[in-house]
Amino acid sequence: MNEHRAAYYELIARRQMAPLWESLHNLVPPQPKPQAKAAIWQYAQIRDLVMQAGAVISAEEAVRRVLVLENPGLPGKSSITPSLYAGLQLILPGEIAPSHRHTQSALRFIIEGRGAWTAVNGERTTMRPGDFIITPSWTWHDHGNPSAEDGGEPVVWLDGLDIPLVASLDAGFAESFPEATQPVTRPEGYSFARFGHNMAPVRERVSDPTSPIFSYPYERSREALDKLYRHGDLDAWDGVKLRYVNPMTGGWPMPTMATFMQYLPAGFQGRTSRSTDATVYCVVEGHGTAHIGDAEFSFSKHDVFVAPSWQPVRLSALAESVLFSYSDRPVLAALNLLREERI
Ligand code: 1HN
Repeated sequence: MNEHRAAYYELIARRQMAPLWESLHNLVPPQPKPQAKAAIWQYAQIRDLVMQAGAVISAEEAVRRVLVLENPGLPGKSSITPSLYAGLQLILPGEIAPSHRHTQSALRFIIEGRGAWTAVNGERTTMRPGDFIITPSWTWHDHGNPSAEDGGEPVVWLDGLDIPLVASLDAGFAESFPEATQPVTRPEGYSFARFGHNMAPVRERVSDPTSPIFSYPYERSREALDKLYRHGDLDAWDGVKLRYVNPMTGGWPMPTMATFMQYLPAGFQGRTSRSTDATVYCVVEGHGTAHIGDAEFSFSKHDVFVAPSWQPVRLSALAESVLFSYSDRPVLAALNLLREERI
């Protein structure tokens, strides 16, 4: 850079100004240039480390005992994509993760272990592998696990939150509940009885952008995918792919995160697609290969992998596979920024 310019840049910097012409091409790229990278966390390589966290700190002291899955392209940002957070949470038999609430929305996708429960708005639900559970913005939530004698096992789940999005908007609020657990005011299954059977309470009005169902059991999703596959509903890009819905609106379960489950038959070789929503995948069953941009990952049961915005994605399955995924699609769609291409 010539001296005259450099001196000028220093002068304007002192007045909190900067020359747009130096950064214009980066600010308005011809197409998305994600800083986030395609990445995979292979469960077989990290499971031990997740379990070791149980000896490093108690759930009580940690408040949430979670290993954050940090995108290698976004170091230090506690983010798996620019808008989304992912982490693996461990709760041991006899532990409680104390009640709190925050404006960030959360989802849980149960990976392994039985017995633990989570409570949302006065109702507890048992967590089972493959279940998708939501903790909507500003709802009290606590998690617990019965003692080993009462059938509690170490339970691990994937947490998905919109933390980076909320941070970028400076809209984060949080508070603790005065006690470790919130009072249970409704029996398990109450919300599902009201909204989970293609029926709804007759005088219920839609006032909330958030689903009144907070647990979506794996059994039901798996059965649906199986039936559709056997009927021949196989898409060349997605296999058999369903999205989770808010039964009151038909929209997404929460305003900031979309969630999906898809089935890929053994031998499936998907075609390539890309979209501006960045997606986090969690393998529920099976194994196969994910091509994301220039990266090629072998995925197996319980692995987590991420596809950044606009990177071409191609999925193949060596064995019958099921993938759960979540993305920031509702945000992009609401802002008219969702673009998709099937290649
Ligand atoms: C949170 O509340 C949970 O409730 C998990 O289990 C992970 C990460 C950041 C902020 C809040 C939970 C979280 C979190």
